[in-house]
Amino acid sequence: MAYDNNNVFAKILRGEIPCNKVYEDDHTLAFHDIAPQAPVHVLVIPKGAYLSMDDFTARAGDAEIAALFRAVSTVAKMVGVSEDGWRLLSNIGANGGQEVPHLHVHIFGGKRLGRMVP
Ligand code: D5M
Repeated sequence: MAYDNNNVFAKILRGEIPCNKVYEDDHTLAFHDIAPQAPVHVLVIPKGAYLSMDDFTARAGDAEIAALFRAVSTVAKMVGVSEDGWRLLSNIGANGGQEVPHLHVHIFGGKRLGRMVP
């Protein structure tokens, strides 16, 4: 599947639609999810055009990969979930339930989360 430049996160990255920004660095942007599924629900995305985690790890440089994972922990601290614990999730492709075809990592927290079962 080719990367779709008109997906909603590509539009956010180009500033064509707004987001509720939490964090930004050279490689990464984080913003609150528009339909939160936990008291804290933030999305962390690379600025580069990557479909999914598989595409990212295949094509991104080491600096971009390191930046994304460092940003995830930085954002978790910023939104106050680090101490009590939180969840990191990335849906990949159709079977993974991915709706937006630009890699994103979900951060969930702010309450005791139920156990994840498929
Ligand atoms: O999750 C895609 C997530 O993206 C889902 O939790 C809603 C969120 N979303 C969709 N549009 C927006 C905008 N405009 N701002 C913030 N969040 C948004 P997935 O893992 O692909 O199922």
